[in-house]
Amino acid sequence: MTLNLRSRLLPEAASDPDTGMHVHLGAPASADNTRDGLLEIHPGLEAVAPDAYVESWTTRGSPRPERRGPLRLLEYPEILFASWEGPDHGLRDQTEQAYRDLLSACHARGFEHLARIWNFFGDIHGEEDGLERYQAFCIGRAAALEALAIPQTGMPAATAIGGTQPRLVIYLIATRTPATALENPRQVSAYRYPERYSPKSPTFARATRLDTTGGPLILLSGTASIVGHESRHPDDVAAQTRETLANLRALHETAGRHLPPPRWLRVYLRRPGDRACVAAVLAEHFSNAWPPPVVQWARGDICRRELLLEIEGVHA
Ligand code: 3EB
Repeated sequence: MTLNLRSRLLPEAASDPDTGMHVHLGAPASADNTRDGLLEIHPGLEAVAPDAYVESWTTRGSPRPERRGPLRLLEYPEILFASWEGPDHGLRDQTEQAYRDLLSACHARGFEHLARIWNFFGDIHGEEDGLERYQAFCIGRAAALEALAIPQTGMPAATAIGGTQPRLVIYLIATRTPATALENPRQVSAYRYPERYSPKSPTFARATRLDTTGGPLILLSGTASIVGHESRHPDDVAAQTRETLANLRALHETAGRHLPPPRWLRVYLRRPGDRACVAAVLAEHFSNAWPPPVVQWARGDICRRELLLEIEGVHA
């Protein structure tokens, strides 16, 4: 089936957000961010330089908004947008609860397939019950997915990033028919990572592909300088950027060279001061691309301490 779904990074000033799901990455959480026909998400990351963009997802039809405690839903004929926001202490259990709430809400409405999911929480390298908090997050997520018997081949594209606010913010895009999950030939699938990264492996696809009325969309998971399952170039942000771009190129080639190039990218930087260096590598890499992808920058902690950046985005 061909879906109606559109993804853009809109200039903040020009955005006309009266429908769909809009993500204000760097903006503070507002008291009431629910409006009819609009699901607004505030992950609460710090913007690097002015956060000039709003991430916008729109689809056709009239929306049905719903709010139940930490869960917010915006249901359209072909797409369900959903979010969950709550405290992030007891992260393992909070994550399991969030995924159970989100997945059961999706299933109950006939949206059995997740195409894309984003996860943000504080203090990603902190400790909880003798585990690094990213691992506690992975265990909680795996517990919910196992309980609901979600197969590994049906995993969404994903992002998991640490911020400075003590909140768990998850948002997702669900569909009635499955997206095509894509893996990267340069990387071991995350769900097959060796145990030393986490007692329960992360569960996500490297990308998903959706066929839409506007053409194919590739939804890129957060991608870093990992080859096989190992981090590369621990102290060299330029080399990490080049390795990450090589991963993204390999993913594009696997998906199909004829598919569209990246329309927008988001770069999460551990150290905001690396922006100029990373931007120079990106400019070089995309020097022949026209139009070049729109790029948004955010400060964020990547789940492995040695990783200095992660890049996600959408081909359209
Ligand atoms: C990696 O490739 C980097 O746990 O959902 C990227 C995207 C990463 C998603 C997740 C983790 C996740 O393993 C980390």
